[in-house]
Amino acid sequence: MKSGNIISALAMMAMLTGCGRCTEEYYEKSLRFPEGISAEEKVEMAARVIPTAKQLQWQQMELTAFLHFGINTFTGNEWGNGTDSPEIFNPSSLDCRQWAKTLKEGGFRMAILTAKHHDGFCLWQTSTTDYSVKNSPWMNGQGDVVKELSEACREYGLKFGVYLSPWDRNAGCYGDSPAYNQFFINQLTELLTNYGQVHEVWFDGACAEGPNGRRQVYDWTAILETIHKLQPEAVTAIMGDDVRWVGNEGGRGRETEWSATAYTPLSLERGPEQNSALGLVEMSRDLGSRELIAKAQEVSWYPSEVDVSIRPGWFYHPYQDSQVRTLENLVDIYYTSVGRNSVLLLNIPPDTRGLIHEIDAQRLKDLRSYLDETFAENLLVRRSRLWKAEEGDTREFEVKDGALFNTLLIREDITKGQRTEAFTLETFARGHWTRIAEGTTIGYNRLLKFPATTAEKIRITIVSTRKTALISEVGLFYAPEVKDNAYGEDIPRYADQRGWKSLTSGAETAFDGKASTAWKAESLADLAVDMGKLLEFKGFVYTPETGQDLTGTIFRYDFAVSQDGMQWQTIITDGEFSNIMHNPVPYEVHFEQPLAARYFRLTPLQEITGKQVTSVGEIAIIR
Ligand code: FUL
Repeated sequence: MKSGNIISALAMMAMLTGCGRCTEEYYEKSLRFPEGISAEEKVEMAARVIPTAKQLQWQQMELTAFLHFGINTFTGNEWGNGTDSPEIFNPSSLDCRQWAKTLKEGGFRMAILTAKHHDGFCLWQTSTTDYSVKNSPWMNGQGDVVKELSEACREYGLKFGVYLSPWDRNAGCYGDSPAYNQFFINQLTELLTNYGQVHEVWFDGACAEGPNGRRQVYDWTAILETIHKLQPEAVTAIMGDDVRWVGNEGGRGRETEWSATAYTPLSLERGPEQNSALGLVEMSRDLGSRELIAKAQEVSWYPSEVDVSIRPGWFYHPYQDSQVRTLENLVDIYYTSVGRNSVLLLNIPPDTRGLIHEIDAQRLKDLRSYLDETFAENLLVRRSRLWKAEEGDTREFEVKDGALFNTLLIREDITKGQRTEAFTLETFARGHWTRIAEGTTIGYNRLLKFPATTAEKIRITIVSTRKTALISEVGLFYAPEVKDNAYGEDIPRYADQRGWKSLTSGAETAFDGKASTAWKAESLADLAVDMGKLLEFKGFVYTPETGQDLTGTIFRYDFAVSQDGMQWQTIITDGEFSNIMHNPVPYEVHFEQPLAARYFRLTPLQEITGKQVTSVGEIAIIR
């Protein structure tokens, strides 16, 4: 079967397979509903939307790695603005083989490198711009990170992918749409011709206006065609049309995660309109229910990828060495990503030496050993065989004698689509059945975790399905208690907030040590604080309110200090908490040099969605 390009994706590719007396039609990648069919017919057809061969291979990787590396590694920023000098890019002992080896040993199947992030700095020898490694001191301008990593990946048997940011804050032609599209395609062409096989091309969705407020209109059709032509095996992600962004950067797939979704890729011309007609955005909770499909014109096989960083930031910052995710947290993420019908794309940002930091490397090792230990032994007596389950069908599985278990693994044969809508798990012990867990969607892989128990047998019931459910695998495992290794001392680096007074009325909750109790204002309002005495400090940290509602979170700001509360000196003008909308973690801002003051003031200039409101979960001072 040939995978659909963006035009032929519209055409339903029918595949005929034998199923006894009948023949069944499948729709590869995309299905456009014929006019006038009923909601039930639509749902039944949606259950026959299947992945392309490369989407299937992508899904089977399960664990993939992101490597955010570039000019930001050396500035401490999360987003560069395109003006940092290439002179500062100078890793002291870059070794992509160390990255590849660490990832391979961690069980990762692919590494995706930020060949260019939003700052526009290119990690390869490009002829499209001077803003690249060519003008850095690293290897006297002769180095090429893309080359080194692609070769290291081949050596270690890893797949290789590239992140090429469409948004470019350096390119002079950004916003001059035809010119930038050509520039971007030229960059893509270099990456896809000079470095061997590329398996995933990752286009981030972040973008803003170019110089003089010009808005870039991307030619996605031409961009995706370039990839199909140069690297037909590569999947295209996020702004691409093979792999969907899960909708958060926190490592959480949905409990109900449909790969066959009513959400249409934005890179397809009809995508934005179809999605807005259904009220869908990438973050929507429901992307595939029956109700949604009944209203949709089209269903796409557009599976979810969970991208999340092992550190609070996407780029390496030394002060986050003590904030590398714990093993417990990573295991949780594994369950809510790979265990929720998604591929995990875990970011491990190389440091200023150009190495994966020892703490991160150790954490990956710990995760690997933990997962190996957990999934080493299936505690069912017999290996499961393909189970064709109608709605309401049950199947019993015998459990090994005395085995303690707390994890169910269940999979559908997605080569025939995603079908199951609800299932339950019961255990049989001491003569009766007890329901211990339940789930909604299954898809490629579903893990359910529950309190450890023993039983003679288990019973699975397919409570609801869109069509005969094809359960390809059932497994029962025991995930041991997580023992976290100590991971660096978190020395208190923030100034004591006792004795602070707010000059802004009622804003004490902004420095009560709890990000869950935010100070909120119904305008873009200053937050001014009297710290009670003169303090020397190196920077500050802004934490958005924890929780679902990010309204009021500051995106752009000024920061000023004062000795007497009257005369103010602005230290940062038009600063940016770059990626805070999608990654609402504490943002540390480090001054060029330490300063002494008694008062400070944070002035919001722009809220994340442009509203005239302010919210501060917490503000603290870095000593
Ligand atoms: C985001 C970007 O803005 C971040 O910097 C990061 O690259 C992440 C993976 O995607 O939207």
